[in-house]
This record gives sequence, structure tokens and C-alpha cells, in this order.
Amino acid sequence: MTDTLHLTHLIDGERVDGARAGESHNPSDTNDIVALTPDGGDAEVNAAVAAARAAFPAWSEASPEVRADVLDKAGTLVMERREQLGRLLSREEGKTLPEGIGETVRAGRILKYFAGEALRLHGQNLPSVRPGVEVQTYRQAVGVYGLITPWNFPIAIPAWKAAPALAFGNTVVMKPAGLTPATAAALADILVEAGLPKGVFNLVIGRGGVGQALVDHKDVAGISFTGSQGVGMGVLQGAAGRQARVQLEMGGKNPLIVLDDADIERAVMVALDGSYFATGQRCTASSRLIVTDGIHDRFVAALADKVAALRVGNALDPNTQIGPAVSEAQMETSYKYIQIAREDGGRLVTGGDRPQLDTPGWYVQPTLIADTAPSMRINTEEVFGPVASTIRVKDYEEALHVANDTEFGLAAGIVTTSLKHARDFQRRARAGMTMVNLPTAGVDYHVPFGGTKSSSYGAREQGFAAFEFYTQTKTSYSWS
Ligand code: UN1
Repeated sequence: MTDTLHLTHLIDGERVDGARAGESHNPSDTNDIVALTPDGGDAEVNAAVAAARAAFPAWSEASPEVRADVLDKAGTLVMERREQLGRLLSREEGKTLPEGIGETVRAGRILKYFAGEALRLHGQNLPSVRPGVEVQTYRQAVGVYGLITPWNFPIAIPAWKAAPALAFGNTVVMKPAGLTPATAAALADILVEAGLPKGVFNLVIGRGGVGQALVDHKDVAGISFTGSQGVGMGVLQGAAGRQARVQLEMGGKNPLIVLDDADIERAVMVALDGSYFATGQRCTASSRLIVTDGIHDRFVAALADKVAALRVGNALDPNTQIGPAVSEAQMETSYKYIQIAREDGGRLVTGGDRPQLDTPGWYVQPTLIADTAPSMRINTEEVFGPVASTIRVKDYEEALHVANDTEFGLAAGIVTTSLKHARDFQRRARAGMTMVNLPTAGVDYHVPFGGTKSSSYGAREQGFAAFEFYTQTKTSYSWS
């Protein structure tokens, strides 16, 4: 597939063009231009927000069945086109084709889940403290949401932000990641095809200025952002400064503890998946492998064998297990941290070199670094690539201490056959999500997603928790 798409904004139901200022490239083959894009700015954001605002009264007052039907149909279309959309996603982002198709199916499932949630929105009915008075609470739509989405899940994250926003009666202006606009544009087309009224969902493609314009716009009631911590802090300040709702999902430095009593095959599989699959480009990826003394050497050796055997290559090649990094900058970040880790005294066990492949792409050899200390930069800063480091500890208590000793707190995992340690870990791990004998990455869509400390801010995303951010409570008193 080498055709180049010509993307447009979607504003008030119209495809709006602009100067072809941007491009997205195939990270597996940098000669392949996936899409040419317009570069939106204040004018496009203003028009999109005005359209979303105008569409809000009818959409929020429509029967929830109307909203459910659109989301359900969009979910069906996404699932029917899983091959085509998954291929576009893998071509543009670089995750392997099974990962791209898997993510597409997940997006379809999310749309369908929130179709049901549209009908389940509910409040409470309480007796008042005053005799004869009744109190009710309602959950109501808020208004226009600005959704700023990342490149690493180019269809699932747009779906998991847009679906609850729309299900509960809000309207949306989305800014997709600059590196992966084509996948988001395909989702926008499907929402239109599924019957979404004009103005309810708008897409403005562009650079950071589009996100900033959304954050600053007085008619945008809430911002949901997934991305880096640096950008997230700017979003928070901008949104808080004008009392907009804000929800941030940012980095992780997720620990995976492996205890002496672990099933070693399970431990290796869990670490391999969590650290390397999707090229390590998941905010839930395991990057600090914290291993107790008794199993340490066996675990490192067994994991190294598997890591060395991973086939790196073109995301669309069926033999590939690890696709490229999304961009040159992301690839260089991995190599930079590998070098820093070695300079700081880490031992390179496998990887570290640049794979030589036939097609020019942003490839990183999956890398394992052992004998690192918790305070080294490789263990405190997010790499976001197929790179993991091991830390040797004497027992569970030390492992837990090291796991929690981080500014982040998204996901945390443990591999153990001890019920006692598993239960203790679930209670004491300072992370929003804990995983026992499972990879830190890879989550369900019908339960809350989010972290603690610097990883997240605001209400949880996804599942039955999503209504908190995308609705507001009204308390109604009556006497009769
Ligand atoms: C997953 O682990 O399945 O950006 C999802 C990210 C997260 C999503 C992870 N917000 O990587």
C-alpha cells in the first residue's frame, strides 16, 4: 500500500481543506508518505468549536437511543473494516498488523460499549432532611469537549475519549496526534457515516497550536489529554486558569516485580509482552523489572534469550514481532537512554545496536539492560521504546519499596505464586492499576483506566467511570 491520503479537517459536517502543510510517514518505510494534511490554527478551531456549540442543544436533548444507535453503528463499521483500518494504523504508527487490527477491534468494542452506557446514565433519589421535600440528582451533558489524542493508540484512544463524550450528550472537537492523523480521520469519517448530526463531532488536524487553541477557548468546557507530561502540565494550567474541566493521562515508569517463587515461563512472557510489544510505546509498558535474588540470574538469562529472538521489521510484514519506533526522534530517544544506562554502569545484556534492514525505517533493536540501580536515569525517566532494565533486590519488601519509589503511578505488576504477596501488592502498590501474573500493559475497556501521582490528573477514563468526567451533577429539590 503506497497511496498517499489527502486529509481534511471535519468542521460542521463539512470536509474543510487547507494548505497542505503536514505529512505523516510510514515509520517502517520512510519513503512512503501515508497522508498529506492541512495545518489547522485558530480559525479552524474557532469554527469547529462554534459548530460543536451550535450542535449541543439538539444532541444533548436527543433520546439516548439516538446517541446509542450512532455509536453502535460506528462500532459495527469499525469492526467490519478491521483489516483495512488496522493496516492503515500499522502503516502510520508502526505497531505490527495483529496489534493494529487488535487495536481497531478494541475501538469498535469501545464504541459499542458506550452505545449501551448512553442508556444507563442515572442519578439518585433521596429523602430530604426536611419532611415533605425530595432531593434528586441528575447527570447532565456538559457542553463542548476538546480531545487531544496521542499517536501510540491512534484509534483506541480517540474512541475511548469520543465515545463517552458523545454517549452522554456532549459535542466534540478532536485534535489527533500529528504523527497519526490518518487513522483518526478514518474514525471521523465512520462517525459521519454512522449518522452523527453535523457539528457534533469535529476534527481539526494540526500542530501544538491547535491543542493550545482548544485549551484556551472559552467555549470548550472540558479537555481530555493523553500525551507527555510536559505538554500535559501546560494543558492543566491553561484549562484550570479558566475553570475548564481537565483530565490528563501522561507518563509511566511502570514496575514489574518478579519474585523467587514465580513461574519463570510466566514471568518471562509477562515481561516480554509488557516491555517490548507495541515497540514499548505504551504508557502502561513495563520498564523497570525488579527481580529478587533467588530467581534473578535465571530470569535475566531466559528473558534475554527471548528478547534477542524477537524479529524486528516492517510493521506490515507478517513475520515481524516488533515494529519500528513511530518517528526518528522516538528512535533516537531509545538509543540515547541505552547509552546513558551504560554510562551509568548498566550492563547491556542484549540489543543496543541498530538493526540493518532492507527498508529505511526507525528501527530499534529490543534491548535489555541489567544491574541497574533504582536512581539511574534509565529507571527514573520515561523512554517509551523497546528498552527495559532490571534491578536486583533481596526480597518482596525491598521490591515493593523500589516499585513505589517513583514520581509515576500508572500500572504496576507482580509475578508470583504467593497469594500473600499478590494480595499485599494489590493493596500497597502506589499505582492506579495493578496486575498479578499479567503484563502491565493491555487493559479492558469496561473498567476504569488511570494512574496516581504524576501519571494522571482528574477523573478516571473508560468503562463505568467515564461518566464522571463527561457529565455534571445537578441536585434538584422539590416540595409538593
Ligand atoms: C493499554 O495498555 O492497553 O497511551 C492501553 C497509553 C495508554 C493506553 C494503554 N493511555 O499507552
